[in-house]
Amino acid sequence: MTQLHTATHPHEADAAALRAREALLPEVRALRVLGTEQAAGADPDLLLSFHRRLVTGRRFNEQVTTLTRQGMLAGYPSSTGQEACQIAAAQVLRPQDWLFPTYRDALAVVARDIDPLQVLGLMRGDWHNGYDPRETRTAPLCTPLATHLPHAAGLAHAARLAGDDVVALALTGDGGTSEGDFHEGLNFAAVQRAPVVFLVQNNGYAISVPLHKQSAAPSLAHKGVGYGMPSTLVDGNDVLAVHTALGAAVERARGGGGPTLVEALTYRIDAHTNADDSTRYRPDSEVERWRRRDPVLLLERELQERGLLDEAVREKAEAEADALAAMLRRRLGAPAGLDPMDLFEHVFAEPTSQLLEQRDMLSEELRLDASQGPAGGAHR
Ligand SMILES: Cc1ncc(C[n+]2csc(CCOP(=O)(O)OP(=O)(O)O)c2C)c(N)n1
Repeated sequence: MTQLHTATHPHEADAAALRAREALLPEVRALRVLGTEQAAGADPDLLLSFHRRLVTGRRFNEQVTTLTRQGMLAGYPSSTGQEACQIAAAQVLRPQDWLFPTYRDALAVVARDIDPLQVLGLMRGDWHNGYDPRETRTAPLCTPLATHLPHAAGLAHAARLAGDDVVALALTGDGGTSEGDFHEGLNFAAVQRAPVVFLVQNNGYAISVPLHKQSAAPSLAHKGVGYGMPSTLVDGNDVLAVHTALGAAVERARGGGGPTLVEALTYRIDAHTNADDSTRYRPDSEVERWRRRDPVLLLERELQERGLLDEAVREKAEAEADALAAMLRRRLGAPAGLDPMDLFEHVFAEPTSQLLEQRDMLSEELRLDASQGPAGGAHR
């Protein structure tokens, strides 16, 4: 007799499989720790170090944005409003672990103690990545959306095969989750149980496209279920919540438990980049609403309640931020010493005719600029 018409598929009768399926569903509410009883158990030194890092991180974004407006960088995608994700991401990794950032994550890389000038090298117009990825265990800031996710999964899988104690943490935006590479990276990681953590910073917009036009999923964390990967939904402005969720995911990966998807609900207060006008697609009232849930504010409230925030703490954080800003002004204000023509080197082994044409155009512009002296450029 054929088994084709049995009422239940053999796997459905398996209670363990049913439980595993249920366990994959993310919590409906985003994890919050600040302002809850769970926060009371947090180490005061950890909270104070988060505070210093958030305040200096905020200043980093502000100072680099200003210097970009002054022409010192080609462009800067600020992470103001998202500093809690950036700081927590840098903090959960050990030196041997790898970080795979996007263009929005310069601050996470700087928080890994990599020289800011090297981190901003690409955005200054240098043809190559400023820092050494192998030495720093940090992949280049990735501009194509999600192409670094399969890289992160592959690196983590390879490290495990080699027996190395390495976890990879890959960052992406909400827009990045619509890319094919997101699927390939997560699918591969889950099947191979690779020690990798995917952090989606859901800041509501992919440039001007709001999330509801980007995805019909109940949450981006739900996307992990389809890959067989546990997922966590977390308040991305609550630095302790992001740290808790990422810490658990990293430890799980390190212990052989495989990958995790973490969705952090956050908001970018600044425009997509300094070249974008966000008033064309989002109301000021929305920005104001999120300012009231500012990551620095949420942490300061907690510190205040625990009697940990006094003038000395504020002054110390401000002094550190001032020193960082002064260093950025001094070093980014100095000539970069870059040859714009280098941009055409190392693109293809044999340059295409279009590339040669563009190279000649730029060369001619530079020649005209030089011939017109310091006030040149009027031909534009
Ligand atoms: C493969 C690819 N397609 C399109 C783009 C153009 N692009 C640059 S940023 C962006 C939106 C990204 O939004 P999101 O992933 O949410 O990140 P956010 O900038 O908000 O941090 C797009 C479509 C790109 N960089 N790469």
